[in-house]
Amino acid sequence: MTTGSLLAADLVIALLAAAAWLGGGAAAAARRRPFALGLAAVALLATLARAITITALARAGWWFAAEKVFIAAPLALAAVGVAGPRLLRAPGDIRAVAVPLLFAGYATSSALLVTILHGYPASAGAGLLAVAGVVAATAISGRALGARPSRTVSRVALVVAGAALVTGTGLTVAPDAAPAVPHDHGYPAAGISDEPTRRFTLTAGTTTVDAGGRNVAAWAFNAQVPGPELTATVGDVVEVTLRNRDIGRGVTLHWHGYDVPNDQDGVPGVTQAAVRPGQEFVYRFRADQAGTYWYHTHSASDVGVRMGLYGVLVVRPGPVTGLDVTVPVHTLAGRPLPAPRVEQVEAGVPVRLRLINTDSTTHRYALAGTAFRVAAIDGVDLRGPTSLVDTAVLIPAGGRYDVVFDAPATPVALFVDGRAVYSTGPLSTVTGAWPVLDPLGYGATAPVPWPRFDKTFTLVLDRGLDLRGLLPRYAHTVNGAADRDIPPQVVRLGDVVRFSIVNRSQIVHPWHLHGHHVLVLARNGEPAAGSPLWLDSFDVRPGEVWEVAFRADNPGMWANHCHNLAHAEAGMTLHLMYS
Ligand SMILES: [Cu+2]
Repeated sequence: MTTGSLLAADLVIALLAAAAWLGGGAAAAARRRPFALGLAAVALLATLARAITITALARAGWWFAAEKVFIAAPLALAAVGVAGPRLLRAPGDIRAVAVPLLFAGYATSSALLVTILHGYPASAGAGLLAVAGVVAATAISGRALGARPSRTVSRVALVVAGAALVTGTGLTVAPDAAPAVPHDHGYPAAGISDEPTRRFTLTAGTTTVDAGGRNVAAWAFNAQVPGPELTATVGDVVEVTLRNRDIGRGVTLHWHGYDVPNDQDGVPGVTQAAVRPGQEFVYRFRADQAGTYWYHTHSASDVGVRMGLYGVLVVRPGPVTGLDVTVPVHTLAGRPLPAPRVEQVEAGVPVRLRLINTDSTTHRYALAGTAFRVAAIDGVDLRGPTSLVDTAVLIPAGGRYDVVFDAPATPVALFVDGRAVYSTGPLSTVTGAWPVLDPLGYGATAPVPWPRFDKTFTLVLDRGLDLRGLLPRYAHTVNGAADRDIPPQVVRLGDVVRFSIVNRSQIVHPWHLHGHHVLVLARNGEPAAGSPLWLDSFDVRPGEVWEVAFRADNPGMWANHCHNLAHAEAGMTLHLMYS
């Protein structure tokens, strides 16, 4: 069983236990004896079963189990300890066990709420608030059901609830003083001259475009989705003038995966101010990294990219040989892009398909009709890629795979989630059952280039209630905090930085560090065993633990965030900062 399914199973069992205790209590209060006893038995079994799931999660990694061990387990023990013996005495009047059963229900529910609302890390504040809630709810239920506890029991309950509430609230809202991320400072222009310059102008505006035969409203660069394909050759200077015609939320250009100098990175409020309607901004950087990249707005990025403010950036090492095709996959207004394309290719011609996922979720790509190699991932060539056949690849949000093959005499087709997007002739194949390539075991290994690490960080991804802003929100969190409350990772120029990313939530988080490619060291404790993988976008699935490292060689303030852009905007964004 994977840690992801364990997390899900534990959640379901916890829900079942809480519901069964509460249901049993309600049935007992209503003098429905068989019903009450049946539900209590289910609750007891489910509560005991959690001993197994919590132990297994703790073994998979402390991050997955901390609050369950510290808060849920003691509350579950209290639940069983209070309700169990009273049930075993098999009372003549079933109503006499209503309050103990309800107590067990409140104990298990409040522990569940700690997991769902507070998440990681476990805190004494959350535990005390849970205890206060349990005691208060039990006292109210006792009164309502006419149970007459002794005066001492009532007083103790009152004191415990009050103390837990006050201490818990104090501990929960105490600020942990995250170092401030400077915003909106001056932005020096990059000084580059004398090189051959590739000049482009991108004008952002609202428009209507054709998406799969239907006209849909879009935000677009130069009135097309995707925007114009920007190409350069190593040695060029790329100069892009960005104009905003009428995008009220503002526009910037972020060069996804392309490690530009910090002031060209296009993150509003961090590296530049958003370009407002009527304004413009000029980006300049050297084309010194060959590979497949893309650009997109980073202002209101979730809606902006979804509506179409993106395009392809390809830097080639020299003149094109053979056929070189970009396939940016996107979902615009619910319609998949691009439209299927058929192209005649002579046998023997070398073909490179540059697969780009510009959506916020993973896509599955399958190339049928030929053997192929994955030549590069995220713009970086792989070492010793071997030939693959009838194998699918999963590309995370923001990720790119270059696949290469020599055109056979027979048709070849590329399917994305089962839909043909590119082909050299008619070919119908069912690719859904194909195995999926694991890039961590593909290609030829090489030793990790660093003998030691100067800094280590751990990012635990979760969900939690964020009460810091004006409106409470159910945020996507990193180490229990959301965006501006997440302390930045502070490094020095030249540091070799290692960080672990732990996903204890129920959804995939495609991780994306700006300005640097990270080398994958291990996943779930298993060292990477294929070609060195230098990634800028990688899926951290529920229950997974990724260990990656990079050299801090590009000074500035860099966004480090989930590239499911809705998650990024709902809290899952922090910064890498050079001291
Ligand atoms: Cu995410």
